[in-house]
Amino acid sequence: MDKKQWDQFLAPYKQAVEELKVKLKGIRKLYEFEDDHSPVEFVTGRVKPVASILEKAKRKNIPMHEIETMQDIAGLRIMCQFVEDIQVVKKMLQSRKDFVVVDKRDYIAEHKESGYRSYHLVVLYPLQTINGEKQLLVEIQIRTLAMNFWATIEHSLNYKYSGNIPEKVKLRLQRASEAASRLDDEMSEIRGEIQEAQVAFSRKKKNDA
Ligand code: 0O2
Ligand code: 0O2
Repeated sequence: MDKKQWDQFLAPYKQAVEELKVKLKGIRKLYEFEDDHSPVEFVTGRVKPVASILEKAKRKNIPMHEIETMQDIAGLRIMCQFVEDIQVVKKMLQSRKDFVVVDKRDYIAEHKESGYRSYHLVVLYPLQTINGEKQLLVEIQIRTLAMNFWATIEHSLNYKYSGNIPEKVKLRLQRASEAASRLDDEMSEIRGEIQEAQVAFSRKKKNDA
């Protein structure tokens, strides 16, 4: 595919990411309006760069004419404060009427060898285009702030070492992942206190405004 063909192919994915960002960020606003703790802290989204699509297609033996079977060309990421929020978000996404969950990967129950933890949902999103409806696969990653901190750092190290992180650093990362998991557990223990404080703070901010 040349540049123009890639742009054409990726355009619906860009549209889907933009639409889903608005929808998922909207969840936070609705909770704020109700003066309730939002299970969504923040949302990011991206379309996979062409070079990464090609690299993954090669690694997974996906032929170009089946490239739309790749599940994370469009990717959304939902960050939560607490592990318990992930369950709430997961249930909410599963009961939505604007897409269908078609796959799940639970790297929290069982983390990856690297130490990676997150909950992944793959959804089929019906995008309305000028040529009618187009069903697109979208990956939604749900993780806590601690899981996100770890994944961001590990991702940069992977880039630095072109995927070959030295054993010593790998071991440190596995230990850091365990520490992040303990941080999540500790925060869960005082979740009630934290949420009460946050709701009171946001109510005060609203009243002062
Ligand atoms: P706000 O006002 O900060 O909530 P775009 O550039 O238009 O494609 P976007 O959403 O700006 O899209 O960028 P992206 O990369 O998808 O998402 C980044 C969003 O995550 C930004 O929000 C950041 O502020 C937010 N973000 C990053 N880290 C944190 C964090 O630790 N806590 C919180 N609460 N938000 C964070 P926006 O959209 O600019 O809106
Ligand atoms: P990006 O956009 O740079 O994040 P595979 O691609 O084979 O690893 P699979 O089975 O196709 O995985 O899908 P999976 O495991 O559900 O999702 C892959 C994505 O999960 C990766 O996307 C990362 O975002 C994240 N991820 C998985 N494992 C790790 C890990 O060990 N460390 C970090 N930091 N992130 C991980 P990409 O392709 O890296 O793209």
